[in-house]
Amino acid sequence: MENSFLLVILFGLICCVLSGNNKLKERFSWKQVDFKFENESTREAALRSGDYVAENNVPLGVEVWKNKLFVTVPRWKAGVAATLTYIDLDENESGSPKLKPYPNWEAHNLRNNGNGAGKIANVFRLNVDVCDRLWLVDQGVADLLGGQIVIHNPKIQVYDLNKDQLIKEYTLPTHFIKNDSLLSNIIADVKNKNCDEAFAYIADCGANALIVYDLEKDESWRITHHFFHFDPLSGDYFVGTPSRGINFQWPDGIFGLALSGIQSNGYRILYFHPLSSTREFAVSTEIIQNKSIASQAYHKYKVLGSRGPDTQSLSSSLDEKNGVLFYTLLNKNGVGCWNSNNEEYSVDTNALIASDEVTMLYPNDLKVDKNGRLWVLADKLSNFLYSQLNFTDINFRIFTAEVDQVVTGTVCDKNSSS
Ligand SMILES: *[C@@H]1O[C@H](CO)[C@@H](O)[C@H](O)[C@H]1NC(C)=O
Ligand SMILES: *[C@@H]1O[C@H](CO)[C@@H](O)[C@H](O)[C@H]1NC(C)=O
Ligand SMILES: *[C@@H]1O[C@H](CO)[C@@H](O)[C@H](O)[C@H]1NC(C)=O
Ligand SMILES: *[C@@H]1O[C@H](CO)[C@@H](O)[C@H](O)[C@H]1NC(C)=O
Ligand SMILES: CC(=O)N[C@H]1CO[C@H](CO)[C@@H](O)[C@@H]1O
Repeated sequence: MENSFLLVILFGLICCVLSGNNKLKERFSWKQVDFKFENESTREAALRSGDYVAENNVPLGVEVWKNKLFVTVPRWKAGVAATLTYIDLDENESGSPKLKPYPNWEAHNLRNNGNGAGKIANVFRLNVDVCDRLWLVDQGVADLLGGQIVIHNPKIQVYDLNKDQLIKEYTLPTHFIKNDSLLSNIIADVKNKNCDEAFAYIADCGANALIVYDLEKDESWRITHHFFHFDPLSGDYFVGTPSRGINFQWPDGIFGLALSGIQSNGYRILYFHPLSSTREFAVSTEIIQNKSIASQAYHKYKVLGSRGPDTQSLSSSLDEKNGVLFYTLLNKNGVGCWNSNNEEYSVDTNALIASDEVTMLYPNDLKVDKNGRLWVLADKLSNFLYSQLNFTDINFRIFTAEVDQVVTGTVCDKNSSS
């Protein structure tokens, strides 16, 4: 069964990226993901009831805190056992570890959802802040490609990672959510190491908006701007191997979010880009944290420049130590970088640091952790959405490397002469 707009075509006409990947090391890989159920009988019961349908579980988001590697599994279809999981890095050096639910199985049991308090329905991406807290945005809707089952209203959750406890749950105002809304990304911003003074920025790539949540005041606002929209010339995708690939068109807006270190004025710079775009933009958090001017101060939002053709990017993450902004490259099956200390943003000041048409197909998320390591998750999502995954083959991979080593010898190296 193929979607009518699905077009599987030969890659032959498209010039391939001649770069490989010897910088990012594969840490985990899976043909199919399994979960660490309480015991074999609960696993069997989940298989029988359809609460766990192995082939519908596709990892997507990644984040790291101490020995926990968080992995999200969005509910595209029925049978996702847990949408927020982790791998204990102390336990597994390599291989295909089973995913553990976070914070526990009960949070993912949607059968007795009650009013939804404490439950997690559908998570794409997450972020850990400097106060050992995990922030996520929950779309609240399951079975996105099928019945679109509404579980609860979209909400933000914040967990205390030292106690594995939910410490804040904030339901987003219903009028923020439009028909096309997809809350695909979130990043937390703590001011002056004061953990109460924190904000979360959420990208709604479906309805072209940035939602800001103020933890201290417990309120939120929705920002619109032309730069949150897609570029109609950049909505064509080709993801695949040299012999076979998948072509599709997406109109996704604001997607990648990354924060600079704190600047002299006490605020950070939010670097952002729409998915269907090859440009990077920036705005000071002084603007977006001020709800009375956030949508009005049009000219405070800056165009940094273009990375060049075929550089559509999903996620981004900034390494504060070196100032390097990393981002995934969907049409190039890889990862790129730019050093934010560089005033110029152009083809010449951006570098492709890794690319592999087989192992890095659909590089979906990446993070720089607090120890200066880069983590990248690739998951062949385009095959899952428009074709099918081959479960005798490896489908999901997590790569990692030291930031310092990754940028060595590229234009992103602060020591490079440019
Ligand atoms: C399996 O785990 C469930 C849930 O914790 C528990 O109710 C059940 O008794 C366990 N079964 C076995 C055989 O240990
Ligand atoms: C949004 O969805 C609702 C419910 O399906 C529908 O009635 C409405 O027409 C839609 N609005 C737009 C602008 O598409
Ligand atoms: C928001 O911006 C306006 C206009 O510049 C300014 O008067 C106001 O003090 C700002 N509010 C906050 C909370 O900074
Ligand atoms: C699935 O993957 C296996 C292992 O790489 C390969 O041998 C097989 O040809 C693939 N099947 C299809 C239908 O592509
Ligand atoms: C403790 C633990 O989960 N160990 C796993 C690490 O990965 C190997 C290879 O996939 C598994 O066999 C172990 O069970």
